Formats: sequence, structure tokens, C-alpha cells
Amino acid sequence: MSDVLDRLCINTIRGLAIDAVQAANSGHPGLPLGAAAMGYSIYQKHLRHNPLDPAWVNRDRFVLSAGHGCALLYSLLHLTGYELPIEQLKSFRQWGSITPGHPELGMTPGVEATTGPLGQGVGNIVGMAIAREMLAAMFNRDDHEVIDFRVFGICSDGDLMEGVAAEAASLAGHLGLGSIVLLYDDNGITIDGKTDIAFTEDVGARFASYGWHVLACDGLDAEEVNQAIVEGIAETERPTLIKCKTQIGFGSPNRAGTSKVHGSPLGDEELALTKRALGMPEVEKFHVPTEVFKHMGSARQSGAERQAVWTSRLEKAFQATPGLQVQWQQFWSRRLPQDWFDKLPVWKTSDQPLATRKASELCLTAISELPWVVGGSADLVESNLTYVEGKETFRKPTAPDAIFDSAFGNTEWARF
Ligand SMILES: Cc1ncc(C[n+]2csc(CCOP(=O)(O)OP(=O)(O)O)c2C)c(N)n1
Ligand SMILES: [Mg+2]
Repeated sequence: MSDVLDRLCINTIRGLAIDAVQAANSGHPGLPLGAAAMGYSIYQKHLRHNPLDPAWVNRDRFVLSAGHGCALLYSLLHLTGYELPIEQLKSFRQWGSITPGHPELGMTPGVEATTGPLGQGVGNIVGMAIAREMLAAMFNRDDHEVIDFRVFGICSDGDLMEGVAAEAASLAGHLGLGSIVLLYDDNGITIDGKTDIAFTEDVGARFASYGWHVLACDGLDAEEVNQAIVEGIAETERPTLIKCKTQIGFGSPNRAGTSKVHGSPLGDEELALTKRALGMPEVEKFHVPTEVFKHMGSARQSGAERQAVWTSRLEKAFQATPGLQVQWQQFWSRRLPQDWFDKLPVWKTSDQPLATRKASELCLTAISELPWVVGGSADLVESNLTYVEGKETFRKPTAPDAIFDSAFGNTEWARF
């Protein structure tokens, strides 16, 4: 029974996405048709979110790195009860709508990152997972874990061809960012044709060499995807990549498996044929069966309940740890203390010359007492003077710190 309902939900997502693209007469139907089961499994079975409060601090994150497939994301957000009414799907890609042709952070409730430039969403995912570890180090106490969100994502062939994804994935493997579960829409097709015209590497072996936990499954089979995600979540020491074998444009009798379906609307005739193949009503546009609305829309209630449980956990943590609440409120209000500016050193033009890197160091040191200052250096700490005495580097518990090893212990995540 649940199999039947799952299939209906997945095909409803497909139907909404291709109707949106057709209504706009532009967009990308191929990815939503192929990756609908992946998106559904994440949103329906695993994502701990509250559609009515997309800013809930401890929500699981989801990033669609392959931003061109955003009709999939908008369909998922609509069905799970975000403030994204069906009219927004009907006005996909239109001026004034909140459903732009690639996801935009701050425009659509539930969109966590602006994506479109391939590979960069993978970078966002890794950044979010790093932020999670920093937040956990700041706010979790032994018996009170208030930060424990996971970071999910979907990426495509094009994403994994990009250097930025490789660099970020290497760092994620090195750091052992176990909160990441990244699904790879392995459909073997890009805009110019089959991936083997340019991309024949063993992606799984590459990610394994980065230190990732690599799984593979049939990405069209919701239950297989679901099982793989369960395994990915259970692995908390390494990030997980799930190679999901799919077919671009799945369901479209004349376009599935071809690059033609990547970025052009199906057209009325092929759209009807696709819906027929998927067992969906052919004429009615933007069709959502009542049972799908009920099933997927239940995320509103379960999300609110989950957030309420977490809120009481947070209150218990505040009670148990003096000072934590003030620190928490200061941090999330994103306001700096009134006098932070006064702490900065002041120079006059008549002063002795000073190297800018030295002046930078003095400024950094002055503001380093703010608890949330995080800095970085492109392997140039000693030349840029970006190290602040008494502060620690962010690194994996077991990783050596080449420069400062003797000065600081390396047995736990740096506390900020
Ligand atoms: C950095 C970058 N280069 C090029 C593009 C243009 N572009 C959009 S999608 C795409 C590739 C499509 O292939 P894939 O990522 O496998 O997506 P699919 O066709 O399977 O949906 C390209 C090259 C881009 N968005 N970003
Ligand atoms: Mg592809």
C-alpha cells in the first residue's frame, strides 16, 4: 500500500514539475523526471524540517546543487507545505514570481542556497556541514545536544565535473564531515550528449579516495534510495555519496535518456504521452491527488512537533548551563556588542609606517574576543599574520596542526 502511495507521490512531483516547465515554455524537465524518487525520499522520509518555520536553527539542510532542476525543488516545497502556493508553480520563471529559473536564497521559503553555477552547491553543502561542527562546538554540552542537523544534497554529472566540487569534497573527506548525505543523479547525460564524451572517471572511486563513504543504488527505486539514505545517515564519521543510477526524463516515451530533455519543455504532445506513461491524468494540469496532499502535507504537523521537542531540549540546555542562553541569543541576533568598534586600533597619518599585514593582525587580535569570529588563510598563516594567539584552528580531532601542534592539543574539535 505504501509502495503505491509512494509511487503516486513521486509521479505527482513529476507531473507538477513538467507542467511548470511547460507553462513557462522554458526550463528543465529532465532532472525532475529522473530524480523525483530521490527528492521524495529525502523530503518525505528523512528531512527533519518544519515547513512553517524555514528558519528553524536545527533544521536539516537540503541543497539542490544542480539548480537547473529547481522545478523538482519547488514541487517538493509546495507539497510538503511551505508557503509556496500552486500559483507559484503556475508562474514558474515569470517576473514577480518567487519561483525563478534557478533557486535563489531569500526569495523562496525553504531554498537554502542560490545554485546554478555547477559544483558550487557542493561547496555550499560542505560549508554548511563545517558550520554545523562549529555550532555544535559552541553550543552542545555533554548531555545537551542542541545542534545535530544533517546536510542533504542532490548533485548532477555537471556538478561533479567541476573543480570547486572536487576541492570542497576533498576537504569534507579530510574533515570527516559525517553530517553530509549527498545524492548523485548519475544519469550519464549532460547538455551536449552522453557524459562519456568528456567524463569517464570512476566518481565513486574518486570520492572513496577523498575519504567519503560511497554507496550506489537504483535512483528510480524509492525504496532502494531510502535504504541507501538510512545507511548514509548512520555513517557519522565520513560524508556519504550515494550514486543513484537514474534516467534523465524518465517517463517521457520519446525523450527519456537523451540530452533533448535536459533543458527544453516537453511540448504538449510529449507531455501528455509522459503523463500517460506515468499513470497520471493527461489533460488536467498541476494535478495533486488528495491522498498525496495529505501524505506529504503532514510534514507541517510533524515538523512543528519536532521543532517543539527540540525547543524544550534547548530550554533544558539553557537551564543546565549558566551563560549559554545569553551566548545563544547574542549569536543568533547577529548583533555585535555595542563597543566592538572601539576595540579596534587607531592610526594617524603621522604614525610610523606599518606593514598592512601587521595592521591586519592587530585588528584581528582586537576583535578576536568576539566569540564568533572565524578566519581563514590560504595556507599562508605565517605570511599573512592571520593567526591569533590563544585561538585554535578548525580541524579534524585527529589531524595534526603543522604550525601550532606543539602549542595546542588536538584531541577534540576546536571550541570557539
Ligand atoms: C559552472 C557551470 N558551467 C556550465 C553550466 C551550464 N550548464 C547547465 S546544466 C549543465 C550540465 C547538465 O548536465 P547535468 O549536470 O548532468 O544535468 P542533467 O542534464 O543530467 O540534468 C551545464 C553545462 C553551469 N550551469 N555551470
Ligand atoms: Mg546528467
